[in-house]
Amino acid sequence: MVKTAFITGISGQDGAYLAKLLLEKGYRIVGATRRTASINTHRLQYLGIEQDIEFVEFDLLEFTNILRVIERTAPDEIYNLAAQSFVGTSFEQPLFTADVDAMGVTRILEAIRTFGMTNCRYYQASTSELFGKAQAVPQNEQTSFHPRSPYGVAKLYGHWITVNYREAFGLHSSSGILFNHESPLRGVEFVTRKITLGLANIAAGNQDVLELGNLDAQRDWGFAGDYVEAMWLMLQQDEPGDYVIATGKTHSIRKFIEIAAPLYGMEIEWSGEAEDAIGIDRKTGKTIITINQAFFRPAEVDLLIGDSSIARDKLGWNCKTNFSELVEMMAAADQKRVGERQVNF
Ligand code: NAP
Ligand code: G4F
Repeated sequence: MVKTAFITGISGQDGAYLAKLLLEKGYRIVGATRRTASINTHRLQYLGIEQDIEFVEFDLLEFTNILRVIERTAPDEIYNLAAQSFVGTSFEQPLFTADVDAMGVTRILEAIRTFGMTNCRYYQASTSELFGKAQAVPQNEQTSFHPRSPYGVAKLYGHWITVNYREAFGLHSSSGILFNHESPLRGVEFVTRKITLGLANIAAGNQDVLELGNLDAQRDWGFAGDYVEAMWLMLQQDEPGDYVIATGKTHSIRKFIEIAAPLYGMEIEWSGEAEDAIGIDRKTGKTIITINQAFFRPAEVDLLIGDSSIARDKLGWNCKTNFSELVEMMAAADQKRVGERQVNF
């Protein structure tokens, strides 16, 4: 029997990698996209899978639409990856973020409950942002939460409502507490892609300087292609649960730049501190990194580092791609795009 997976946020980074994985496993994929002036499928095109997906019009803000789509699709598995996923924006749009990232989760769970779809398994995209002002290092499933942004707070609601529907109504609803994961398909506003694309443009002479915010924040960065496998594994377990997915290693934004720069023939030398910091390319003597206060956040998450022991033991999940491989993969993809003058990314 062919299984049907319903993926919200299929036009995003994780949606694209998850769809590819599930297609390889023989699933029928129904992909939910928002109605906009032009549907954004460039990531699915990049992976060569756009034609294998059945698209449905879907918005997490519209309950009646969710009800109709879920009833019609009758999925075996639902992966709720859709979100207002940019932490910085959540400080500017806290109510919208809460509606999508918190209430949106309840709308899907209510649809599953309303139709009595007790065999349908649900995955919620939770996040290391729940840990925020980290109460322990490294963070695992037992670490208490202290979110530091409206995004983190909204996702905390999404996480607990997923747990609550499991406990109250017996749904097979699982929550993946995923640490940052990146790829050549990462949105260009997130810091890793901003760096790999920015350096590629500087190297090609299209741009002089890359403006960034806090260089000293540290993140546990993995490869999105590895992380979507953990999502699938969670829904294959007899019992639902919550799992931390991470590499267990952390690096600062500064370190990411230092590792990326030589891949573009640059060598970074830092001068100045905090908002006065600049990064100079030793080879040309030019300033290529400067700080812009606009990219700082009102409250920051300084240090994220995850402990995935439970996922390793219970799911058999392992992180295959290391940090240098990830940076190399992203740098190579952006050099190619800039060289070919691609506009979609
Ligand atoms: P992403 O690239 O930003 O994709 C977000 C997706 O959500 C897009 O497809 C977007 O559609 C869709 N979306 C936004 N608002 C929607 C709405 N109101 N109704 C329906 N769809 C909507 O995010 P990602 O990096 O793939 O992350 C996937 C999920 O994992 C998100 O929930 C994110 O918060 C969470 N997460 C990500 C990470 C990470 O490091 N990547 C870590 C932990 C958790 P459009 O194309 O129309 O904008
Ligand atoms: O790349 P970021 O925007 O990712 P952030 O805030 O960690 O959020 C991502 O990961 C979360 C998992 O922990 C997801 F839940 C969430 O959906 C998203 O995918 O920023 C990373 C760090 C921050 O500390 C930020 O202050 O980089 C710092 N940073 C420094 N300069 C910058 C910049 N971030 C961005 N976006 N742009 C900058 O210029």
